[in-house]
Amino acid sequence: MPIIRAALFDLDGVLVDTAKYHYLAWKRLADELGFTFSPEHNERLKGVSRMRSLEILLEVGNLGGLPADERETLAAKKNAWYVQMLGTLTQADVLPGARETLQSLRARGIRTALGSASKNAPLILEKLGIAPLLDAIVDGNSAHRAKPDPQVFTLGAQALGLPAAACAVFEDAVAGIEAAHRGGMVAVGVGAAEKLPQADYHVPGLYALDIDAMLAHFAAGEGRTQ
Ligand code: B16
Ligand code: MG
Repeated sequence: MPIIRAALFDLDGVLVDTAKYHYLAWKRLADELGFTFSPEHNERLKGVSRMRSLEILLEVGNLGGLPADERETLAAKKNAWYVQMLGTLTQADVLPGARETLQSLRARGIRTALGSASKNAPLILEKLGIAPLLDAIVDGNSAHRAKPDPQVFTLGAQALGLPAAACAVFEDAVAGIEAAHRGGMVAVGVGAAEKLPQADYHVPGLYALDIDAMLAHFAAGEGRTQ
Protein backbone atom coordinates (compact mmCIF):
# COMPACT_ATOMS: atom_id res chain seq x y z
CA MET A 1 0.00 0.00 0.00
CA PRO A 2 2.57 2.60 -1.06
CA ILE A 3 1.99 6.21 -0.06
CA ILE A 4 3.98 8.10 -2.66
CA ARG A 5 6.21 10.82 -1.24
CA ALA A 6 8.69 11.16 -4.10
CA ALA A 7 8.53 11.11 -7.89
CA LEU A 8 11.68 10.15 -9.80
CA PHE A 9 11.78 11.17 -13.46
CA ASP A 10 13.67 9.81 -16.40
CA LEU A 11 14.75 12.65 -18.71
CA ASP A 12 14.78 11.62 -22.37
CA GLY A 13 11.27 10.57 -23.39
CA VAL A 14 9.58 11.79 -20.20
CA LEU A 15 10.55 15.44 -19.62
CA VAL A 16 12.02 16.17 -23.08
CA ASP A 17 12.34 14.43 -26.44
CA THR A 18 16.08 14.30 -27.03
CA ALA A 19 15.79 10.85 -28.68
CA LYS A 20 15.41 12.56 -32.06
CA TYR A 21 18.81 14.25 -31.64
CA HIS A 22 20.43 11.04 -30.38
CA TYR A 23 19.08 9.35 -33.51
CA LEU A 24 20.39 12.00 -35.91
CA ALA A 25 23.86 11.84 -34.33
CA TRP A 26 24.01 8.02 -34.29
CA LYS A 27 22.73 7.90 -37.88
CA ARG A 28 25.45 10.34 -38.98
CA LEU A 29 28.04 8.04 -37.38
CA ALA A 30 26.55 4.97 -39.11
CA ASP A 31 26.52 6.85 -42.44
CA GLU A 32 30.21 7.65 -41.99
CA LEU A 33 30.94 4.01 -41.16
CA GLY A 34 29.00 2.93 -44.26
CA PHE A 35 25.83 1.24 -43.01
CA THR A 36 22.17 2.08 -42.51
CA PHE A 37 20.81 2.86 -39.06
CA SER A 38 17.01 3.05 -39.06
CA PRO A 39 14.53 4.60 -36.59
CA GLU A 40 13.59 1.01 -35.65
CA HIS A 41 17.20 0.28 -34.71
CA ASN A 42 17.19 3.49 -32.67
CA GLU A 43 14.36 2.17 -30.46
CA ARG A 44 16.92 -0.22 -28.96
CA LEU A 45 19.01 2.71 -27.71
CA LYS A 46 16.35 4.38 -25.56
CA GLY A 47 17.37 4.60 -21.92
CA VAL A 48 20.62 2.74 -22.70
CA SER A 49 24.05 4.22 -21.80
CA ARG A 50 26.22 5.91 -24.43
CA MET A 51 28.80 3.11 -24.68
CA ARG A 52 26.16 0.36 -24.73
CA SER A 53 24.33 2.34 -27.44
CA LEU A 54 27.52 2.37 -29.51
CA GLU A 55 27.93 -1.38 -29.06
CA ILE A 56 24.37 -1.94 -30.33
CA LEU A 57 24.98 0.38 -33.31
CA LEU A 58 28.22 -1.45 -34.20
CA GLU A 59 26.40 -4.79 -33.96
CA VAL A 60 23.85 -3.47 -36.48
CA GLY A 61 26.74 -2.58 -38.83
CA ASN A 62 28.53 -5.90 -38.22
CA LEU A 63 31.42 -3.98 -36.70
CA GLY A 64 31.41 -5.58 -33.26
CA GLY A 65 34.85 -6.22 -31.75
CA LEU A 66 36.47 -2.82 -32.46
CA PRO A 67 39.23 -2.02 -29.93
CA ALA A 68 38.26 0.04 -26.88
CA ASP A 69 40.17 3.17 -27.93
CA GLU A 70 38.41 3.22 -31.32
CA ARG A 71 35.05 2.82 -29.62
CA GLU A 72 35.86 5.74 -27.28
CA THR A 73 36.74 7.91 -30.29
CA LEU A 74 33.49 7.04 -32.09
CA ALA A 75 31.37 7.70 -28.97
CA ALA A 76 33.10 11.06 -28.45
CA LYS A 77 32.45 12.00 -32.08
CA LYS A 78 28.76 11.15 -31.79
CA ASN A 79 28.50 13.05 -28.52
CA ALA A 80 30.06 16.19 -30.01
CA TRP A 81 27.40 16.19 -32.76
CA TYR A 82 24.67 15.52 -30.20
CA VAL A 83 25.84 18.35 -27.90
CA GLN A 84 25.91 20.69 -30.88
CA MET A 85 22.23 19.85 -31.53
CA LEU A 86 21.37 20.39 -27.86
CA GLY A 87 22.42 23.99 -28.45
CA THR A 88 19.07 24.53 -30.18
CA LEU A 89 17.01 23.40 -27.14
CA THR A 90 14.89 26.05 -25.43
CA GLN A 91 12.35 26.13 -22.59
CA ALA A 92 9.67 25.43 -25.22
CA ASP A 93 11.12 21.92 -25.65
CA VAL A 94 9.91 20.71 -22.24
CA LEU A 95 7.35 18.01 -23.13
CA PRO A 96 3.66 18.98 -22.66
CA GLY A 97 2.58 18.78 -19.03
CA ALA A 98 6.06 18.08 -17.64
CA ARG A 99 6.70 21.46 -16.04
CA GLU A 100 3.15 21.56 -14.61
CA THR A 101 3.51 18.02 -13.23
CA LEU A 102 6.73 18.91 -11.38
CA GLN A 103 5.12 22.07 -10.00
CA SER A 104 1.91 20.28 -8.90
CA LEU A 105 3.78 17.44 -7.22
CA ARG A 106 5.93 19.83 -5.22
CA ALA A 107 2.90 21.92 -4.27
CA ARG A 108 1.52 18.74 -2.65
CA GLY A 109 4.74 18.08 -0.75
CA ILE A 110 5.84 15.27 -3.05
CA ARG A 111 9.57 15.55 -3.69
CA THR A 112 11.00 15.32 -7.20
CA ALA A 113 14.24 13.94 -8.60
CA LEU A 114 15.87 13.22 -11.93
CA GLY A 115 17.06 9.68 -12.68
CA SER A 116 18.65 9.75 -16.12
CA ALA A 117 21.38 7.73 -17.82
CA SER A 118 22.57 10.84 -19.65
CA LYS A 119 25.89 12.54 -18.93
CA ASN A 120 24.48 15.57 -20.73
CA ALA A 121 21.59 15.95 -18.26
CA PRO A 122 22.97 19.13 -16.56
CA LEU A 123 23.23 20.91 -19.92
CA ILE A 124 19.74 19.76 -20.98
CA LEU A 125 18.15 20.83 -17.67
CA GLU A 126 19.81 24.21 -17.93
CA LYS A 127 18.48 24.71 -21.46
CA LEU A 128 14.97 23.66 -20.38
CA GLY A 129 15.05 25.76 -17.20
CA ILE A 130 13.59 22.98 -15.03
CA ALA A 131 16.50 22.27 -12.67
CA PRO A 132 14.89 24.44 -9.94
CA LEU A 133 11.85 22.12 -10.00
CA LEU A 134 13.96 19.07 -9.06
CA ASP A 135 14.99 18.39 -5.45
CA ALA A 136 17.75 15.98 -6.49
CA ILE A 137 19.56 15.23 -9.73
CA VAL A 138 21.09 11.84 -10.45
CA ASP A 139 22.44 11.26 -13.95
CA GLY A 140 25.11 9.42 -15.91
CA ASN A 141 27.82 11.46 -14.18
CA SER A 142 26.90 10.26 -10.69
CA ALA A 143 25.45 6.80 -11.45
CA HIS A 144 27.75 4.41 -13.25
CA ARG A 145 25.58 1.32 -13.51
CA ALA A 146 23.19 1.49 -16.46
CA LYS A 147 19.45 0.73 -16.26
CA PRO A 148 18.03 -1.91 -15.72
CA ASP A 149 20.37 -1.67 -12.74
CA PRO A 150 18.39 0.39 -10.17
CA GLN A 151 21.38 2.53 -9.10
CA VAL A 152 20.19 5.79 -10.68
CA PHE A 153 16.87 5.58 -8.81
CA THR A 154 18.28 4.19 -5.56
CA LEU A 155 20.68 7.15 -5.40
CA GLY A 156 17.75 9.50 -6.07
CA ALA A 157 15.74 8.07 -3.15
CA GLN A 158 18.82 8.33 -0.93
CA ALA A 159 19.41 11.94 -1.95
CA LEU A 160 15.81 12.73 -1.00
CA GLY A 161 16.14 10.78 2.26
CA LEU A 162 13.13 8.58 1.45
CA PRO A 163 12.68 4.80 1.30
CA ALA A 164 12.25 3.11 -2.08
CA ALA A 165 8.70 2.09 -1.13
CA ALA A 166 7.70 5.77 -1.06
CA CYS A 167 8.99 6.45 -4.60
CA ALA A 168 7.23 6.33 -7.96
CA VAL A 169 9.42 6.25 -11.07
CA PHE A 170 8.26 7.84 -14.35
CA GLU A 171 9.86 6.06 -17.30
CA ASP A 172 9.44 5.65 -21.07
CA ALA A 173 11.83 2.69 -21.48
CA VAL A 174 11.46 -0.98 -20.62
CA ALA A 175 14.93 -0.97 -19.00
CA GLY A 176 13.85 1.93 -16.76
CA ILE A 177 10.66 0.18 -15.61
CA GLU A 178 12.75 -2.87 -14.75
CA ALA A 179 15.25 -0.66 -12.88
CA ALA A 180 12.43 0.84 -10.79
CA HIS A 181 11.12 -2.61 -9.87
CA ARG A 182 14.58 -3.95 -9.04
CA GLY A 183 14.96 -0.93 -6.75
CA GLY A 184 11.69 -1.75 -4.95
CA MET A 185 9.76 1.18 -6.47
CA VAL A 186 6.50 1.39 -8.36
CA ALA A 187 6.74 2.44 -12.02
CA VAL A 188 4.57 4.73 -14.11
CA GLY A 189 4.95 3.97 -17.81
CA VAL A 190 4.97 7.13 -19.93
CA GLY A 191 3.97 6.40 -23.52
CA ALA A 192 2.03 3.66 -25.28
CA ALA A 193 0.84 1.16 -22.64
CA GLU A 194 1.47 -1.82 -24.92
CA LYS A 195 5.16 -0.89 -25.16
CA LEU A 196 5.53 -0.87 -21.36
CA PRO A 197 3.47 -3.86 -20.19
CA GLN A 198 5.41 -4.18 -16.91
CA ALA A 199 4.50 -0.69 -15.65
CA ASP A 200 2.15 -0.44 -12.64
CA TYR A 201 0.29 2.60 -14.00
CA HIS A 202 0.20 4.16 -17.47
CA VAL A 203 -0.09 7.63 -18.96
CA PRO A 204 0.36 8.50 -22.64
CA GLY A 205 2.34 11.59 -21.57
CA LEU A 206 2.63 13.79 -18.50
CA TYR A 207 0.01 16.15 -20.03
CA ALA A 208 -2.53 13.40 -19.27
CA LEU A 209 -1.43 12.65 -15.70
CA ASP A 210 -4.15 12.97 -13.05
CA ILE A 211 -2.02 13.10 -9.90
CA ASP A 212 -4.95 12.37 -7.55
CA ALA A 213 -5.97 9.30 -9.55
CA MET A 214 -2.39 8.02 -9.60
CA LEU A 215 -1.89 8.54 -5.85
CA ALA A 216 -5.23 6.84 -5.13
CA HIS A 217 -4.24 3.93 -7.38
CA PHE A 218 -1.04 3.33 -5.45
CA ALA A 219 -2.54 4.08 -2.01
CA ALA A 220 -5.23 1.46 -2.70
CA GLY A 221 -2.47 -1.10 -2.91
CA GLU A 222 -2.44 -1.23 -6.68
CA GLY A 223 1.33 -1.20 -6.63
CA ARG A 224 3.54 -3.78 -8.22
CA THR A 225 1.63 -5.74 -10.79
CA GLN A 226 4.46 -8.20 -11.34
P1 B16 B 1 24.35 10.61 -23.08
P2 B16 B 1 17.44 8.85 -20.24
C1 B16 B 1 19.33 8.27 -22.02
O1 B16 B 1 18.57 9.22 -21.34
C2 B16 B 1 18.88 8.16 -23.47
O2 B16 B 1 17.54 7.65 -23.51
C3 B16 B 1 19.78 7.23 -24.22
O3 B16 B 1 19.38 7.15 -25.56
C4 B16 B 1 21.23 7.74 -24.11
O4 B16 B 1 22.12 6.85 -24.77
C5 B16 B 1 21.60 7.86 -22.64
O5 B16 B 1 20.68 8.73 -21.98
C6 B16 B 1 22.99 8.43 -22.44
O6 B16 B 1 23.01 9.74 -22.90
O7 B16 B 1 25.05 10.11 -24.29
O8 B16 B 1 23.83 12.02 -23.20
O9 B16 B 1 25.18 10.42 -21.82
O10 B16 B 1 16.29 8.27 -21.01
O11 B16 B 1 18.04 7.89 -19.23
O12 B16 B 1 17.13 10.19 -19.64
MG1 MG C 1 14.04 7.69 -21.31
